[in-house]
Amino acid sequence: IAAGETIIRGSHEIDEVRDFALAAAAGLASHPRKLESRFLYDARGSRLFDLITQQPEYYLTRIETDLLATHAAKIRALTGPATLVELGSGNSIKTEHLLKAWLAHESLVGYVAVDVSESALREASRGISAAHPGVRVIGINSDYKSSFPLLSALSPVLALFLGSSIGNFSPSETTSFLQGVSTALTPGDFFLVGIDLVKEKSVIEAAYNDAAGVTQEFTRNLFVRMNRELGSGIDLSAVHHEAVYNPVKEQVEIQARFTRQQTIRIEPLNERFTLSSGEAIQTEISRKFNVDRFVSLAGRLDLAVEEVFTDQQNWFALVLLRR
Ligand code: AVJ
Repeated sequence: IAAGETIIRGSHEIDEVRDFALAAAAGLASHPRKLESRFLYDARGSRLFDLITQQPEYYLTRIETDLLATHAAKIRALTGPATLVELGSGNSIKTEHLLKAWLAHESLVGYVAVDVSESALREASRGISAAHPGVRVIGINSDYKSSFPLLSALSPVLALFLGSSIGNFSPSETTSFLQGVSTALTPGDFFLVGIDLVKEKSVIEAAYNDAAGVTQEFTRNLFVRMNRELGSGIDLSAVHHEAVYNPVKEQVEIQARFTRQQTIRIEPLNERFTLSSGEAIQTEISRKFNVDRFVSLAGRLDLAVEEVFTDQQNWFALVLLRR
């Protein structure tokens, strides 16, 4: 661990495999069958997701990074000297634009990075501390919810939830997430959230079906992880990635379809599930938003819109909210 860098290990690490086993068994028993998307981000999954963000079809990261680069100074002007707290920080690359804008005003900047992936967190923390000695990085290796109680002690805060990660939540999960953030923040604190916007189906579907097949491998990796950690015994060659945009629900529905009958074992619980040929397991939803509706939802939860930054095509938005 480099100077200026601290990693705090969350309690979820204590029995990660059991947590995975219980969640997988519950999801496989449900109708339709599903697996929680948070399990996609083991070390290999995090690396594959980084690769997804570099695919030409995956416009989200490129646009959001441009928006951050363009508007970082404006964001700093609006928020003042707040501690940056990033929920689901991943590789932290986009956040560097904000850190630079912060460092233009003060020589010591606090950056709290929260991520479930220990490997991603360690790499990102090390990289940021090495590149920016003025940044004090505290990495919290846990899911974002465990960091909520810390927020009041860190105020003034600019909380960050980038990359349209919020799109993985169902509508009710979105409301409770925003409610949780709102309650955890102190009046006057800020929240910057990246949302992918509703657009043409073909553009969206291309982003989730990249020609190089990285997204397919990302989906399949969940089953690689199940085989390794849960002894599932899945035939990986029978797993096919599907991502279809549902314009009624305004969400991409990502699933793994099995081309052969499978018995999926959950060894830690001594359970097994048999799927027939052609059955699918949902691994993710990725919701697409309308700015006005998102802003009015946030407003109902005491998060007032301060500024909305969008690209020329209106494909992606960064929404700055104030508690
Ligand atoms: C990290 C949830 C924002 O939904 O676009 C990308 C995940 N899955 N390609 C997204 C993802 C397949 C991504 N989020």
